[in-house]
Amino acid sequence: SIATTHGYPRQGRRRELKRAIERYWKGGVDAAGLLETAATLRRQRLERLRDAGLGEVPVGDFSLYDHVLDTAWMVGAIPPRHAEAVPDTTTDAGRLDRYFAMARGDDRVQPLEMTKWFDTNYHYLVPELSAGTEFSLDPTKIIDELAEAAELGVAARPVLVGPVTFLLLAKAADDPDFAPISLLDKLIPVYVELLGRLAEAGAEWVQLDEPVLVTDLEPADLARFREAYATLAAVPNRPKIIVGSYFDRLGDAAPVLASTPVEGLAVDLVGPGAASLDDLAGQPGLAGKRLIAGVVDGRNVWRTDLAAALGKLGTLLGLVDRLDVSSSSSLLHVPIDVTDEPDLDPTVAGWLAFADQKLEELAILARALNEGRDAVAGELTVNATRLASRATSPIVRDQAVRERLATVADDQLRRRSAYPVRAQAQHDQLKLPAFPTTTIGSFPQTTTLRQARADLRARKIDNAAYDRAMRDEIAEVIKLQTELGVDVLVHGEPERNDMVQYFADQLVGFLSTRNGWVQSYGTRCVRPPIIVGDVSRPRPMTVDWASYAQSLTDRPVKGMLTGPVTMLAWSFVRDDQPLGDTARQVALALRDEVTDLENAGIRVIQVDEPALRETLPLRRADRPAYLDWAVAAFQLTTAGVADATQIHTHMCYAEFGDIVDAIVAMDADVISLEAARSRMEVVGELSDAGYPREVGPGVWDIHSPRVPPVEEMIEALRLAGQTLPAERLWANPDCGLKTRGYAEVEQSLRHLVAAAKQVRTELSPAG
Ligand code: THG
Ligand code: ZN
Repeated sequence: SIATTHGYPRQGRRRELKRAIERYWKGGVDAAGLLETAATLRRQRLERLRDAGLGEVPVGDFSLYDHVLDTAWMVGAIPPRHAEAVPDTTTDAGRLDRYFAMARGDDRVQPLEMTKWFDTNYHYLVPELSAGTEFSLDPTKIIDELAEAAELGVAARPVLVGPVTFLLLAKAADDPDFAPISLLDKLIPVYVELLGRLAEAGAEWVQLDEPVLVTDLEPADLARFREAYATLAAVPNRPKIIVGSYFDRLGDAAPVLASTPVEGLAVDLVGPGAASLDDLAGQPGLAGKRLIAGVVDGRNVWRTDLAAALGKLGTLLGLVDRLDVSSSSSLLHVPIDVTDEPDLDPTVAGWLAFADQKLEELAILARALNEGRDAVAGELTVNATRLASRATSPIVRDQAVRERLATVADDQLRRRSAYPVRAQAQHDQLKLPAFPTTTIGSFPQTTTLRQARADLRARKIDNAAYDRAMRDEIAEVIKLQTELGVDVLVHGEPERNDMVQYFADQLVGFLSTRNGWVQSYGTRCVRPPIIVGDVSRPRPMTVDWASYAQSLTDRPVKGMLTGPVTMLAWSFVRDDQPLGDTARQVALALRDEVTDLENAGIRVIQVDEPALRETLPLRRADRPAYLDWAVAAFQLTTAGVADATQIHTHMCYAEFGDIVDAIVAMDADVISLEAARSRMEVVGELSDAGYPREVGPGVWDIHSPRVPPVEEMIEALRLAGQTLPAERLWANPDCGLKTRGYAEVEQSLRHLVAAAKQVRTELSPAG
């Protein structure tokens, strides 16, 4: 048995890759310089993987932006607009230019769309295909990376996105009725050719990742999978094939996978994937195969229970021809090294495993399989001690939180009155016009603000000076909105770096890291907080800022909170209790914040849940249970307020098909969402679903610096007014303004207010 993994973080220990790429974009380094930095980073990570004791190292998982984009490039799926915009790819600079044009667009051309990689926080670029797409192989990247490994004497296994997953994740370029999977017969020959090239290059094995196998595939797609791999398996002179899957249980795909004539499978055996053990046991066809068993969690940060992992491996030993150990998925989803965290309590650090610690665990497990448990007795004892320390630590358990949670009653999840009663009370209190104008919460984060935060961290300024800088900014933001005539104001969130981090820093039970960066998309990274113990709120978190803002104006100022589901979705969560329990603890802490805001005179409170949709379980059967606790957590957060206090929520996506009922059940008074880019389609969807409350469809796309003309916003509001009654519509942008500049924001807000005024006069010409 050997230890291996499906992938390792790409950015480098100090995000060297991110910095090199961003420098390249700014013209600070040329193509040769960027490629050299990337090659150096690849060499370092190969050495690290080798030195950690992996018997086989993945190659191809490295990327300058995204591995799905790399796959599109490899199979020649270049959209015509990118080929036209960058016609010359005979040089490194030309190739990089086209690659980054596809990734992020430029002044000539729109990029590919970006979306979530399954239920992780990583975003991939969505390949665009049409009936006319002609594939052609460019294997340069993977062949080069194989050669780099060979040069270092490292046994390497190419890990690539498989053809079925590639097509099922792609979108139709133009004709909405076109199904990219219908291109499978055209794509398979490219993979056939690829297999030949990999064999020539000396690859003994190749892993083709098909994570779509853990989603509820249509029987027709499972049949396509079977046929595609039968064709690939029939290729003479090819590397042995491993089909990789991860993120959930195999279910129906298990018999298909076990009977596919490939030489190996890689399977996720942690979390919901653990059920794959049963799905696979007893499948004929397994006996002759190599199994790469994912027993170390690739997407969370806790130390593995090594004894339990050995138990799982033990049940598999007799079932397969060869058993290797791996992380459940690529380690891309976790930070690099927990020993690189000087601020962490050493006890807690001992409970955590980032990528490098997971490599150590894999090596220990492989040794145990090869030499017997006794050979790693010392390591197993250390591991057991760490787990026991965590299980019994007072850091993890807070009796007061548990007792309070136990007393939560159902009526705490329900507002005092039904919506119509609340709507009247809110109307009487807030006295808002039709189409009230508001923003989503954040205003531009200026360099002055970022500097103030950096200076505070470096102790160049004290808390009082920082406080003054924030208050000055809040006063400016209130003044601007007042001058422009916005109806419901915000304080602008100058004090927040990140909408999750800000609260995590103030809640007991959450930890932050210093270097725990995880790639979110391209060069953009986040440092997800770690929920380590029971969650509580020692003191109010936002009340001072909100009430200061409210003291400056007679108009209502919105209180701004991040909701419990999003707090979990963008953190590393506990694995020692159900997610729903953790969500309720966060919800109780936020509920207190809501109460305090209300008591401080804040009459409108927004609880954002942009991540509600994205954490939806991959398997449909698991969705109702998720939505139950997710909705309950939102209700527990918000339902304690008086009828006249208006609860808003915000979501960043326009696709609600699967969750409309849940959104209704959340019972917020107002929901704002993305609509500008989809021509208000979402308003129709909500209306079709009988959405009974107020809606703020974004009438201005904040993802671009463009200032929409007044006419365009008027048009959008009129369009929305055709499907929802005007008295239930708001006028607002798509999302927060923190990534925009003040020049555009001021103009756009001016237009927004003018548009709302115009539409109001059309409503009641007499008034
Ligand atoms: N906060 C958190 N998680 C998130 C988002 C968020 N996950 C999903 C989505 N939003 C991801 N979007 C982004 C957008 C911008 C950046 C990262 C993720 C970004 N990061 C800076 C960078 O990489 O340079 C670093 C930011 C920092 O210094 O903290 O720009 O909004 N938690
Ligand atoms: Zn948003």
